Amino acid sequence: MKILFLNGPNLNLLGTRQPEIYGRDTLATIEAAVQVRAKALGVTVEFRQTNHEGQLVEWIHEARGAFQVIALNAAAYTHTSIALRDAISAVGLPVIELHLSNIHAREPFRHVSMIAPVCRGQISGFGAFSYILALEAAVNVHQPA
Ligand code: CA2
Repeated sequence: MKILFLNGPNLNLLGTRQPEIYGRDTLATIEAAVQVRAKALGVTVEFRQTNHEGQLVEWIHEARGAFQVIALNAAAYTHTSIALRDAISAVGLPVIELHLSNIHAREPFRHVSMIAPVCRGQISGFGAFSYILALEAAVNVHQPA
């Protein structure tokens, strides 16, 4: 089973700024922890990050036939992108929405997720551990316990 982790804009800056909100882990250390857990679960994970909305749309399209589940931290595009929502609807794969911070405990504009209605579920607020939870959810979505 293959799971695609997609990360949106500014997540390449993780660990360098705003540690009080996003923690001290970098995306590379988060990926390393996810890969360790993925190995234990016997699944394959691919991790990608981009600052471009269209690239996320392309990667979602290309996931069909290559991956079974997508775990998506769309970052700020979560709150704005109908294009991402349409791509998720179109691809027909289960998508798990994930966030480091609890978006519902932050500014009102972050309480709205354009993609939540077309995702299988949302994980939000557990810092770097949100990625491990998303991995567990992805495996369970594909092979329910
Ligand atoms: O909590 C999350 O994972 C978010 O998706 C992160 C996004 C934010 O727009 C969402 O509302 C919630 C922001 C990612 C930017 O990450 C930074 C990391 C370090 C320094 C600055 C930004």
